[in-house]
Amino acid sequence: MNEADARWLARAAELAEAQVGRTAPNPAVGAVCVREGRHLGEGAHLRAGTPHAEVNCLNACTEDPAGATLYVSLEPCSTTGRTPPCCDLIRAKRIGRVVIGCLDPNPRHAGRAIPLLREAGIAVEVATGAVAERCRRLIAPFAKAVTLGLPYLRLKLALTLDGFIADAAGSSRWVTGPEARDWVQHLRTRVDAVMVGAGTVRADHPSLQPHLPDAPRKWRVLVDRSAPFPPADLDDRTLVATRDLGYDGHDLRAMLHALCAKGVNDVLCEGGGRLAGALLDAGLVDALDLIYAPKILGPSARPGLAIAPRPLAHALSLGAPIECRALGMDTLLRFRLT
Ligand code: AOF
Ligand code: ZN
Repeated sequence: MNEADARWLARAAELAEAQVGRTAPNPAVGAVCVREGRHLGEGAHLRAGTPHAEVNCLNACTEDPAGATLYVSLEPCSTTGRTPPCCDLIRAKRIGRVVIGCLDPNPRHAGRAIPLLREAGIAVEVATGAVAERCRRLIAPFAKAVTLGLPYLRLKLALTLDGFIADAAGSSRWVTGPEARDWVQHLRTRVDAVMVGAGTVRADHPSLQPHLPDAPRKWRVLVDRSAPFPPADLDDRTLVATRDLGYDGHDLRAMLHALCAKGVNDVLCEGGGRLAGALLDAGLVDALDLIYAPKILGPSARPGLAIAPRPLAHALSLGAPIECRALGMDTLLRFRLT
């Protein structure tokens, strides 16, 4: 794989990234078709049940793609699902070479495209290095869901500098400023479901739907333990954990398995502090986005990370942040736990 290959593959990854949050339970995938340095066409997978990235790409080609190189951010599928195998189309179109961003973790595929395409006389390469890592990151939620039956879980909290998400009376509007809240809106468009604990819903009545105009509608997951919700908080995209996910008030892992079975690969949990703590204690969190506001509330406010207390020697350690940046007056700190 040379530099030009890495660049075209990066374009395929970019096409996929634009679809993140829209393709569940499928992964976001992008593809680009190139011959002798000329871009013939490109495409992405837009929605589960519709054609895959390779199909959209090859159909968009401005000329016959025979002999061309197909760059695809994920291994082409080799079995029939809701749509026919992309490997068949790649052979039928007489593509000369396929460059794959990362192998498909779906056990039905898992590298099978490589011998299949090679047997048909097609050169196949699997990327390495930064662009390969980018392609793998892109499908991390799909990879976790398809291998473990659990959704990728991102925990996002807006905190005061002393780690509180609300004052002693429960008021949390607003801890962070408008830039941070806009950033959260964007984050919501990139996941399949937004989850909150029951206390937070009762206190805040958050809509949990992205307010962006062309964003797909998300599942809302309300994690209750017992008391029913006022119907005003419920709609056809709302799942109440005890009612719809068989949650028993204790086994969060089983609840997440049930959520994954509904086709949710990527979950954003926005609190409250006890749910956040319980998810961390259970080792169910994959990524942590903490937004710190330059405010201090003092003790007796509501902690955002209510894990079971630990001695310093056994503190929950997150490692170095993968990103640290200003959002207006606030500071975003991002951690990856898996
Ligand atoms: C690809 N290109 O764009 C996507 C792929 O039910 P289906 O037919 O849509 O197949 C879904 C599976 O295909 C999915 O689990 C994953 O393994 C693969 N997704 N593959 O070559 C694509 N979205
Ligand atoms: Zn396919």
